[in-house]
Amino acid sequence: MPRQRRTVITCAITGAIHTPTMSDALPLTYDDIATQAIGAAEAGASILHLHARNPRDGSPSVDPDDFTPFLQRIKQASDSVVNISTGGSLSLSIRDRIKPARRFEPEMCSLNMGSFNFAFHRLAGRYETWKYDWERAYVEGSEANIFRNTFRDIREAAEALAPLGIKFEHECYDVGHLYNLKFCMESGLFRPPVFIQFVFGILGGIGTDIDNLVFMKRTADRLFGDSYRWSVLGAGSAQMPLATTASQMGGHVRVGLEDSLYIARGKLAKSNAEQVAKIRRIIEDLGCQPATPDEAREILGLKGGDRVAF
Ligand code: KMH
Ligand code: ZN
Repeated sequence: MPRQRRTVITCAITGAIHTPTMSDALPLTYDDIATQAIGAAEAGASILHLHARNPRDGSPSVDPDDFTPFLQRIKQASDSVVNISTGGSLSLSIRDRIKPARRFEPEMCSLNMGSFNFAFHRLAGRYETWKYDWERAYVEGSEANIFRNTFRDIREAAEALAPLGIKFEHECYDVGHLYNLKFCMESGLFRPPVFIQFVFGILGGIGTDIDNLVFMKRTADRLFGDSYRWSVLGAGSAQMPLATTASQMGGHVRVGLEDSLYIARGKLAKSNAEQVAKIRRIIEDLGCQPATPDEAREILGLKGGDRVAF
């Protein structure tokens, strides 16, 4: 009997968009991040996309010392693939944002494929009081945010990280970012197959219509042929519908509280694991199987969990 198709589930545990006021489930401390990441892996995520936070107030951190405690715990408790963000906090330079990946040499890290208005200020209107002083200004301030990822930034990140054997999760928020990736591949920065995360629903990027998913996929097929693997991330309420559609189109999926705080319309998720369990159930019901970490390594051509520096 032919093997069922394997779907790689990535779980993005905490991110840098949501703030402590928005959900009690959002992991903030080292212990929260480790516990929820391990729970997500047990629920079926083969890749854990990780940001760090300042444990005192939950603000986003790119200090490698804020990664050490949870990376070690995750490694001891699971063999999932660790993917460290280089998006970090959105207003920092690429040099600061790549520091954690440089120090820990994970199997994967994110790489954002273009500059654009990365905005989430409309969330601010939902909250009257905030748990911490930094939150309101941070969320409202994103109205003026340019998420800077120039060609030089991308080249600097690639030149620093690719020699460490790190595979990139190329985050593409609009169709032009696919062309940026194509240009970078032609310049020799990335080896095929590249792994593209199509991102839908961030204000400043492409919207969550299914037509857009079909369009991004067709464009990627044209540009990259067999030289790419792909996954979908829908922000907010588009998370589960877009992941479901992508899995049926042959793609991989990303869920997690970084991208949506909800488990159903108007209902906050209790944990990252709850979202992973839901998409896993859907995928299995529709005839696919979640990939194990080793299957994800094979599908994406990763170096192996024994070749990291943590
Ligand atoms: N929160 C995602 C939309 C990164 O970590 O490099 C973007 C992201 C960026 O995951
Ligand atoms: Zn991220």
